[in-house]
Amino acid sequence: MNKELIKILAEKAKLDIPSVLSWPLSEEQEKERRKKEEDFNKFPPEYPPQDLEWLSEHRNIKYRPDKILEGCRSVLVFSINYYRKDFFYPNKEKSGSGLISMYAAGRDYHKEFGGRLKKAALLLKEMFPGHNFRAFTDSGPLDETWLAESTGIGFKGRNSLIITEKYGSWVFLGHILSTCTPEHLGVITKEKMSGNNKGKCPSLCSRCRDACPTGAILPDGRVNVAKCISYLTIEYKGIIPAELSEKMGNRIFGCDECQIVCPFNSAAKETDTAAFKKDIAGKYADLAEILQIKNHHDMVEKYAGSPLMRAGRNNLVRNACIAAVNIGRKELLPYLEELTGDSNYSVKEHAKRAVKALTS
Ligand code: B12
Ligand code: SF4
Ligand code: SF4
Repeated sequence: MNKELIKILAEKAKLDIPSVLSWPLSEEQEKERRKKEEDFNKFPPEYPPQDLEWLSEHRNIKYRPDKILEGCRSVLVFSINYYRKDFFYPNKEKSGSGLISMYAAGRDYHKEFGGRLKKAALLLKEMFPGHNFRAFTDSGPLDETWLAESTGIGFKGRNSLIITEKYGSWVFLGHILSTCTPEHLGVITKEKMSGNNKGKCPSLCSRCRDACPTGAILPDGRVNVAKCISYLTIEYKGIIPAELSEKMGNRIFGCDECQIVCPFNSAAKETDTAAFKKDIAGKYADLAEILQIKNHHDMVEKYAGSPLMRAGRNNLVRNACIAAVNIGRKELLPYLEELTGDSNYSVKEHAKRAVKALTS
């Protein structure tokens, strides 16, 4: 490996050694890529669900790094551990609280990890002038789980997440597209590496499927996104059907159930990223406080720099209305009653539903 590059990435951008994909792909990798692309491009009528329509814009580019960066010759793929040992739920229904998923307790990874990746891209540009580099985490069209599988970072579990040998699935994924070949960068690609993680889910394991509160994980391992609490609490802006909202418990942002139960996560190691450990939203959010958030300005005051900004005020308040019902918090009725006149339709309807449920 290019020792100078590894040192610069570690010291200046705080990134681990990347796994690297060479582009164009080997024959075997190309076969796998085509299969993924075909599956993704099929798009049954119910997919993608409302508010994830942008996924269909990624048709034909999701598995094509060269369509994202002209002249792409390699992809550097990174992962970063976000596991927090303090993040178990001794009392899931802790009085007055809404649950925040682990990835969202501290600083937004798009900012923390994304910032490191952008810095690395700039450093690479200095080292390899005349070449181009583009950094992404989550924000780009490429399927990062495919990049991670292809470069040996981990395998894709039945919960549809990448499971690594060292950190289980509690990792974020990111990548840098480059016009340099791996040889020019002086890095080693998967095919030349040994000791890659060749794991897979035990054939009889169905822990994630059994634990999923809404039954979103199908027997074949696909996730029915429209039923996933992560989608419902963060992305979906509409009215959540009662049969799903009843199963959300007091989760108000994201969901970790299919990871908590996974046997590959039992030996997860604490993250060394201070920004992920320092709470902004924390693991429990006070429902009364959330129900009193009036607008975007209040959100910024309370949650600037946190992933909760993605859900925005309306989704978060709507989710708090649902949690209030699911854990029977009658003392929140005054806030809920006020919200029955809210200008946002989803908030208003869920507040009405909550008042009805808690008073009947
Ligand atoms: C969109 C998205 C979501 C969506 C959809 C997820 C999904 N499975 O497709 C929602 C909002 C639900 C989501 C949730 C989460 N996400 Co997300 N998400 C993404 C994103 C931006 C794109 C993923 C994507 O392209 N999916 C579409 C295709 C490629 O996924 P697929 O699994 O191959 O295909 C599924 C669907 O297409 C579905 N399907 C297709 N057609 C049909 C038809 C029917 C009828 C049905 C039922 C299903 C179905 O079945 C396939 C298998 O599940 C990636 C970042 C990236 N750019 O890759 C992060 C990413 C995958 N998410 C991530 C995380 C951390 C999460 C959460 C854990 C957050 C949380 N705690 O709440 C949850 C986990 C939920 C889960 N079990 O999948 C990480 C995963 C890291 C890892 N270790 O793998 C990523 C990589 C972000 C990052 N940079 O770190 N996410
Ligand atoms: S994140 Fe939650 S709702 Fe979504 S698939 Fe996993 S367990 Fe099910
Ligand atoms: S819980 Fe079992 S089936 Fe699900 S991802 Fe983990 S090992 Fe695979």
